[in-house]
Amino acid sequence: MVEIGRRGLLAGLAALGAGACSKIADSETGRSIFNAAEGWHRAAHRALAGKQGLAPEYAPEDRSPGFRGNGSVTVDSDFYRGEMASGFPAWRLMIGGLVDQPLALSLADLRALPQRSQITRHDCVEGWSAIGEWTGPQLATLLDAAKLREEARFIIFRCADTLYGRPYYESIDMVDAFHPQTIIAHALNGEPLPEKNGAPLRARIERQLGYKHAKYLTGIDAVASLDDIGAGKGGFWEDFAGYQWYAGI
Ligand SMILES: Nc1nc2c(c(=O)[nH]1)N[C@H]1C(S)=C(S)[C@@H](COP(=O)(O)O)O[C@H]1N2
Ligand SMILES: [Mo]
Repeated sequence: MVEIGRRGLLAGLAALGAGACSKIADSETGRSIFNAAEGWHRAAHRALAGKQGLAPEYAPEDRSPGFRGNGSVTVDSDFYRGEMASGFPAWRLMIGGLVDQPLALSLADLRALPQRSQITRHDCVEGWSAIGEWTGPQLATLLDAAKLREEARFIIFRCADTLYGRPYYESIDMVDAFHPQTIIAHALNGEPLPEKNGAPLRARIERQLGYKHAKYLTGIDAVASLDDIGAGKGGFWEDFAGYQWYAGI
């Protein structure tokens, strides 16, 4: 499915449903083709649904009283301090790479899109967890608006901070990029993101460990390969300490 591209698959399914079927279903032969196609349609949907399994979501009363900050807890620049103090008026999330319509989105733009809120448990590889409610647009909405190209295979998250002198970054595949719980969060527990948790924007990749959830987001790039990004392993911790690129919980 990943090879032929999710969008190609869905476009194919739509064409099958919309055009041919209503006409050929009138004849006996037509009906059997139609039924076979319907079976294939259902099977394809089941395969996608398996990949789209949701991370557990929790009730409001389960939220942790405080959500700890880990790794970078600020960005060391005058621009960041000025933006943090004034509600991030000049912050832009740049969406580029293998897209036909690059975008530069303000916080107001992101808040105006359809929003998803989810109460999930964050698991850090260092052995702590916290439950919080995250709100923001789905990454899928942004990638559709930017007209993602068929040859894109990975999404890179660019961050404003550095850790041990290197820029923090992360990456995911298209299954996680289009997963319904993959959102670009601007709020935690109903408030704008705190500085320590990645203000003004961070990724939520709910089926993977904490280090995949890039904070202080400045850009999202669609790419065909991870080879030329950072040291080529797909993320800061993957490059720096050999952490797994797919950090499934
Ligand atoms: N930009 C950036 N994103 C980051 C990190 C970081 O140091 N810089 N640390 C990661 C790690 S290891 C974890 S556990 C979470 C911590 O998120 P929190 O600070 O909201 O608890 O952010 C992840 N995303
Ligand atoms: Mo972590």
